[in-house]
Amino acid sequence: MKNSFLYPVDTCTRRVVDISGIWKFKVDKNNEGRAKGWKDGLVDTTLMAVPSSYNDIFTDKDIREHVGDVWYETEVFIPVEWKNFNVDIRFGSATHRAVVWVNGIEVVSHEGGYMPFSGRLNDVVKFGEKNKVVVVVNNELDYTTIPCGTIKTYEDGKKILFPFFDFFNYSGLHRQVKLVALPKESVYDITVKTDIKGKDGVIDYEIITTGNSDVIIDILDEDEKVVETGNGKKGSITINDVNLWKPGNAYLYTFNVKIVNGDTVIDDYPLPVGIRTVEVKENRILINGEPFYFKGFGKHEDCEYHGRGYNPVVNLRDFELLNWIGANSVRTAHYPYAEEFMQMADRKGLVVIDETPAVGMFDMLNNFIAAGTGAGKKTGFFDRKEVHTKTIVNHKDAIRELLLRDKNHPCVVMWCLANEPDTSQDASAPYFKQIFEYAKTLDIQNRPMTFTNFLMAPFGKCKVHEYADVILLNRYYGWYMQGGPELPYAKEIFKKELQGWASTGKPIIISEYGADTMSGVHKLPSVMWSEEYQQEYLNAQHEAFDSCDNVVGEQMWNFADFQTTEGIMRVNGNKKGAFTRTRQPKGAAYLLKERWNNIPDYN
Ligand code: GCB
Repeated sequence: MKNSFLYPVDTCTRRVVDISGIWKFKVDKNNEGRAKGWKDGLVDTTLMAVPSSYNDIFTDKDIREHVGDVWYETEVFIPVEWKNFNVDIRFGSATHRAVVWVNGIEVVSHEGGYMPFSGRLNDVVKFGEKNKVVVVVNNELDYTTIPCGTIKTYEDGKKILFPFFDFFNYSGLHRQVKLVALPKESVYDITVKTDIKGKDGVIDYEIITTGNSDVIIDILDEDEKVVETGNGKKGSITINDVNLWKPGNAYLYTFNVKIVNGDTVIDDYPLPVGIRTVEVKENRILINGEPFYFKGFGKHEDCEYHGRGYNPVVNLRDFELLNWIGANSVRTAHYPYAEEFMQMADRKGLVVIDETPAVGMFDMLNNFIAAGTGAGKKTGFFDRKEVHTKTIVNHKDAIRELLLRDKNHPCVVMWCLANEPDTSQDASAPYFKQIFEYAKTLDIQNRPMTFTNFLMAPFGKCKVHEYADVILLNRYYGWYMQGGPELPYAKEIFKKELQGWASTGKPIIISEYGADTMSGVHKLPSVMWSEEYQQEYLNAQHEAFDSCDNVVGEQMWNFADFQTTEGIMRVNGNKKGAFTRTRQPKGAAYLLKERWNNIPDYN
């Protein structure tokens, strides 16, 4: 059995110790660590904060831009009383891949930079003593990895990474690292599907344990009062007079699973569960049977110093700002976010479109420097053989893991399987046919599945939209095309394209629209990059959305300014934020706040 995707929590049968903090760190400048046995212990190290991206900590540009391996080391004390438990080391994520050794012995390796993974320690650790943990993290990308990118190697061996996406390729141990002690017989997985029957809520569930002992379930309300019970590994529990999980008004029950032997509790796992339904009906998306209008943003996990490292302070600040501005939803562009983000979304009632890290499936789309210097070839992405043999395998893996990790979150109402793949190419159709067919087998909640369509595959050119339940459009009329004085025409062109998409009969969400804006730059009359232009741009877009009945949501790009690769199109990063990178409002934030306060969640 591979390691469980259940989030680690302390219960009467389980123990969790967070071993994040300051670890030893070494950049493998000459790519020698694997051959020279650094797994046994590092010498000549510096220090590194875990979790964080290592890139923005140092003053040395070579470290920020390093392509290849970096090494981490720490010591962990394993309590002697854990001898009778299964002891795991669990990483919230390592971007983009990692191998972990404990006392020189490999315990786990993982590919994919945004998912948790764990390794079993029982056979390699000394109980009641300190044990050495060494991790190598690698950040290289190519056409077969998820996300995609390419590397240019100079004659002296120096590697430069060109991501095929518009955010900095932050790397390292981005989320907490924990030791987890589990009973030998434990709850391995829980899957729930919720439904509403009149005033009652129904939870269909399936539980996998690592043994054969009996399973009982208590459903607790928010006052921790048991409101229903059940037993067996598979079944259905009805909650009378249920409190629904609603956008902006979340109610969470605890689905508490116990493995028992008579009166003895062998294991105990509490899963937060929100009762809600999601379905697509004609050109509407219904949450709890009512048509929902998405207001919010595409975000990033990004902040000063931490890079993409999980930062609980910024996470909380972001939720405060989302609430202040009247946002009811976000898309986790362009990768799965930290589990703690998802938990907060469950708790606060923030609706989430959950995205895989499949971004960059278009050669050079956002890699402006490379495009300018010809660092990459201009072959169509889906014309490459390896895309249909290797990339697709990694893509399916990324989808499988995302659904395993996030399937039970009530906040997740839709899965976004890729961002802006080049769906103008014929060869993208068979690829995505397989991807959608595969993904559809994984979600027992049968939530809508989609991808974001990009502006080079407009209505009439896109070969993939028939597989999507909802049309997600990333559109920049008035920025990348028809910008500045052409803005009034941009709006009309956009309206026309929307009419085309509306003819599919499917709901449409504008999943990106935005204009780069330097906070504090003012100009009357406006020019592009000024705060005035950003607001005129938004007004024009909103007029286009309001002209089309099928539009059921708008997620402005981006919530906040964020770091990208250097280049002539970016001024120290992407500046399309409604908020600055330090989370202060631009003028546009007030405009959005006013608009969103006047659009009901359900309409
Ligand atoms: C897009 C991408 C996003 C970019 C954005 C932009 O279409 O999905 O990653 O950051 O455009 O600002 O260019």
